[in-house]
Amino acid sequence: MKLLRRKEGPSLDSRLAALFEAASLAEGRLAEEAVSGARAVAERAGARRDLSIDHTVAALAGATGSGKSSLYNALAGEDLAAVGVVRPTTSTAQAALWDGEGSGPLLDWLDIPQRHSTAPTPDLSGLILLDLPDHDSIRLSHRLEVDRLVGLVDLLVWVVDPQKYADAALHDRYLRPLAAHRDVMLVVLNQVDRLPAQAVERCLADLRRLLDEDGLAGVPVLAVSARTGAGLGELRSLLGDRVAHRRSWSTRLAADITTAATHLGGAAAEGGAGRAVGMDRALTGALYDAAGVPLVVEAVAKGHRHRAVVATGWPVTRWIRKLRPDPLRRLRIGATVPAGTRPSEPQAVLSTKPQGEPADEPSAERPPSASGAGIVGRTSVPAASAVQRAKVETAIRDVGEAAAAGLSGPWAAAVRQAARSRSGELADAVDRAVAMDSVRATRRPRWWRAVNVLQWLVFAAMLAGALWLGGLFAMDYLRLPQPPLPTVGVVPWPTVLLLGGALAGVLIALLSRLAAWAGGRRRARRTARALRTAIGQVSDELVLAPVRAELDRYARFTEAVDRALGGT
Ligand SMILES: Nc1nc2c(ncn2[C@@H]2O[C@H](COP(=O)(O)OP(=O)(O)OP(=O)(O)O)[C@@H](O)[C@H]2O)c(=O)[nH]1
Ligand SMILES: [Mg+2]
Repeated sequence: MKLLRRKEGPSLDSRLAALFEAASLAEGRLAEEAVSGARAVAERAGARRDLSIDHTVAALAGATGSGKSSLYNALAGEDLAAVGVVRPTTSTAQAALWDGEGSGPLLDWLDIPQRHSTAPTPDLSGLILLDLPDHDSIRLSHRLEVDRLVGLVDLLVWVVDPQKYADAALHDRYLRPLAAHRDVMLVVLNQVDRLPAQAVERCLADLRRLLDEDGLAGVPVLAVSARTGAGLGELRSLLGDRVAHRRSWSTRLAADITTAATHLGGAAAEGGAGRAVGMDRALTGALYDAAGVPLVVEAVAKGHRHRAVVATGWPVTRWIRKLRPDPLRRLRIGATVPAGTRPSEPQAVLSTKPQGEPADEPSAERPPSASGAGIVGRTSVPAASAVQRAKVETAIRDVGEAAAAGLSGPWAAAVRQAARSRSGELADAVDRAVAMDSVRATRRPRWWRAVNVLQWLVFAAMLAGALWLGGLFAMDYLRLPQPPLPTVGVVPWPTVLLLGGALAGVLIALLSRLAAWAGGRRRARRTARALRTAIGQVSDELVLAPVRAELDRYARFTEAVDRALGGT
């Protein structure tokens, strides 16, 4: 017996564990009834597995008057159950035990207080036979008792009679839904003594056909008579076989797990699982526009030119440029954050994960901002327009829809909800990303300083020339003797300095402006790329990651369902 248990144990145990896992993964995603149903099956299976596996519980079930109690008495060899003419007769289940030692807890679990020990017969040793009330009873308590025990016993013996074997109540309510349990089922056509011999064959063939239609092909069908004892030997030996193998309990539990897992799996998917591929680009694009990135990129180019002119322009005129505002600073980019340093606060916010939670789980700690998908925050980039906000919302919805495709209603809703779950944080996060990643565009190139020094040298030369000429002019005015004047060719040095300095200053300013124009465009392109990447990361973290987490949960669920169904 221990050997059998070891053989059955692991696979049944792992299937049970998988069913539990599938049920908890489906929690809140699938209909409560499917989830709690699976849990109940798993709990019931766990309970049965821990009770006597040396006993096989077989129940005689069927319509009133089919002869359950008569068969029960015939098998037990004594009149244990009342057989009546008033219908229904049996109102509570009772048990006949063949070597019932150790079966107490099992019968307690089945909640059957009425137990009889039969005279021991080796062929049925270990059998616990239950006589059930009628399943089609006018009494609700009978039906409930039958349903309860049909859900618990190891082996089901359906007793039908020639009049009522085709009853819809039996086939629709019990046999068809129990198709997965065909290996723990027998069907007995009782009262065959009331039929002529050739009618028995016809009746059996018809019953067989109905069972096949119920999905119960292969279920043994026996013709018996509780009154004459015909066919009882065959029934005994069939029961004896099942009892001797002591496998019905695990076969029944396996069938229960299969049914529950199939039900759970069916409730979850209508087709293949969804995927959130290809939707991220549209979302990033929508966020890119809503965050005002094109505006920022333009300001990066203009700001660069502006600062280049202030730093390298002709000293005589550059102050005019200083009076105009820096286009980037007007957006408060690079104004609050010193160039070259990454602001620590936004970075912390972007990467903070609540402790103990996986990185991709939505955070419960951060309250969603009230701004929705609107772009407001620490920069002064104008807030997103209604159209831009709508585009972001549509893109988020598209991500959810694409990911939810193929999933059933409730789980699809969970995926769509996951896409939206952190959208309230998008506005701030995107704005921080913009503030952070465009700061680099405000760094001053080294050549500006060199050119600036050069500009001042040239300016000094021009000034020297001017002063020199001014001195000469004053001496001439005061009629003082002129000192000798050095010349370059025919042009006197002070003139060379004044004009050359002015010309060189203007020329350097123009060349720098040209370089700054090219540099500005380059920076704008680089900033656009960096911002697209940064916004992509934000949308990945706040929209795609929660969706992935939900899809991953779904994948783990289907994998658990597969394992519960017996796959590996
Ligand atoms: N001719 C004939 N009559 C039978 C046979 N089995 C049972 N009966 C009769 O059918 C009637 C009903 O039998 P029961 O054994 O009480 O039927 P039951 O299925 O237990 O009925 P409930 O307890 O009401 O659900 C009784 O009058 C039996 O004598 C049989 O094989 N042949
Ligand atoms: Mg009865």
